[in-house]
Amino acid sequence: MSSESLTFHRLGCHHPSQLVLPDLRSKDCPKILDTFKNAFIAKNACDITKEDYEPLLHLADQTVPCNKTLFWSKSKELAHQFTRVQSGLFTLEDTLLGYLGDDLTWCGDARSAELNHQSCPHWHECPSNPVSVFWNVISQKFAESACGVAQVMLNGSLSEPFSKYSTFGSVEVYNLDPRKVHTVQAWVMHDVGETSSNSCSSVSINELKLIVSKRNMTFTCQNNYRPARLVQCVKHPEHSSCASNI
Ligand code: DN4
Repeated sequence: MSSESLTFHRLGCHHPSQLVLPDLRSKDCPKILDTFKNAFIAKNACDITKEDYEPLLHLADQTVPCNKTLFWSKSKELAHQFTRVQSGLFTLEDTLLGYLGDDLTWCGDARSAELNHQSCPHWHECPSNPVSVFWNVISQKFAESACGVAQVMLNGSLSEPFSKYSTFGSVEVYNLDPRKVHTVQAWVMHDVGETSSNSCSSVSINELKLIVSKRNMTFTCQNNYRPARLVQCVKHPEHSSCASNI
């Protein structure tokens, strides 16, 4: 576990410029850290509830401008590389709470007031652990606050680019508010070098299309969305699929 990182590195009030406004300087960092810890410290690591994170959500509330939200599933690295260069788009991890928890594991213990530095339960073994509950609540909030067009980057190199069991497929897509979000736009990205396929017409993407349409939003889908493809091509400039004229 990287409890040390959770404790100090990310709450030093310094952060990369791509974080969505308002930035950390306008926030009370020690208070955010305390509130974060209070959600799970001195509690059983398999017994965390959404309510435990309510005070933190309240304190670190952030909204992303309309049309600027990027969801992703099984495409974390590319999504983050993309928002780093396309600074007008934000993933959850470009917001304060997502940034704080990104790549970290944390938990407490009912018999101690300290961070548990030994071991934390994996989410498959106990779903109500502090990390899973954290991602579920902040993913829900992130989706609820989206407006206009919501983008999602999916991994077309998998047989199921959309999974109803993923956080995107089980939490985020159901918490988009159709009164605010009129369109869900999927970008299905394939690995460079893979024989091209039209994933937008696959069974899996169709399943997503059905969910979105049933919820009264328009669904659009694009294979290998070119701006993101160009980011992939930075590592493979010589590949034939990257060699077309800019
Ligand atoms: P995914 O690519 O299947 O999963 C992304 C990461 O989240 C992986 O490391 C997963 O662990 C982990 N994860 C997924 N579900 C849970 C859970 N219930 N408890 C703890 N960890 C979990 O994509 P996804 O669709 O499940 O999640 C991505 C979407 O949800 C994005 O749009 C984000 O806004 C949000 N989200 C972000 C993160 C993150 O940055 C985590 C969860 C949700 P494993 O399956 O590899 O073990 O880490």
